[in-house]
Amino acid sequence: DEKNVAILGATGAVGTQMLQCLAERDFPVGELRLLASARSAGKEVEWCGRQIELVEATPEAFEGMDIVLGAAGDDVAKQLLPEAVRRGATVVDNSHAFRLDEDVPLVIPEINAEDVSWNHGLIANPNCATIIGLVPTWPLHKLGHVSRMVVSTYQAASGAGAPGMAELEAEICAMGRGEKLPEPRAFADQLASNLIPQIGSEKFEGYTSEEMKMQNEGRKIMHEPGLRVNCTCVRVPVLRSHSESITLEFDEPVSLDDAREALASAPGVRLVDDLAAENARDRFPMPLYTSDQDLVWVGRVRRDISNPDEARGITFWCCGDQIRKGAATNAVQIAELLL
Ligand code: 2RA
Repeated sequence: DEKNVAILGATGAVGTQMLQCLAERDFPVGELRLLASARSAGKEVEWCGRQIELVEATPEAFEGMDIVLGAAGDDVAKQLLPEAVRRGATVVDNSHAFRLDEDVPLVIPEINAEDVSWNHGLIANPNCATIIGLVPTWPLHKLGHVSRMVVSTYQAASGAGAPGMAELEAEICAMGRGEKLPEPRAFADQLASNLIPQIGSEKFEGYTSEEMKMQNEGRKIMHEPGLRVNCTCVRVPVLRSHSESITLEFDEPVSLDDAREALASAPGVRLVDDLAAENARDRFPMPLYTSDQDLVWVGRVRRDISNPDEARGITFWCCGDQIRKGAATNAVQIAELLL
């Protein structure tokens, strides 16, 4: 039966993608209410043949809603989403605001869908880099029990929100046309021919907030309080997909064949791992090919030759669309578990 659905933050990159995912996945939407800032209120959005007027996000705006998808920042989420729960809605929130709260499940459906069952009205969507890294880690964890992870991420500009994307796209195009770019150059400039090894603020012993999410969220999602993660998060001049280099150390031996077989059959994963393939697209995952689809592509699967116990280390490379599986699609997949 149909559900009345609201999206908080409907005009942002993630909110817009949530709308598209609801349509693509034929989610049984009754009333659809799109909540945005006062500035955007009144504008109209077309969705599945319906003309929907944007409504200002207020506590009253959640009246009558069954499911609320949160696509706003932490402050707005903290301020408004409890009001939605109070009015009887079940909330799936993409912000970081509630992810580590004890009474809030943090869910990647391919890993811990069952945690949705103990929600108290609010379910949190993990950070995009966490989702993209853990979807392929999980099948390997089940083989040999991961004790530690070393992760380097190469995160798309879209993670910084729609403005970053638009600027970067415009500046890369302008540079492509050889145009002289305006000074001072914006966010896009700092990135268009550079890498920025900082996402978020310094959080713990020189690690940033973004980097600590991989360990803190990974422990909760995988139910592994002892998991140890050394993560380096880097912003790169790519539009939509995050890429990650991941080395796993296991408690038990894991063979390369078993690892590849597990990845090839893992939900949410596409194995693309053949350095000898004729087309680059078939050799390994690249953001150019993983954007605007929902699977996490995995390749460069190999033994970790730096691990003294040769059977207990695996390294791989993965790419995924951070707006889709990294945020909107994962949130809608959680909402599907509520039907
Ligand atoms: C980023 N993970 O990539 C953060 C938020 N999307 O900036």
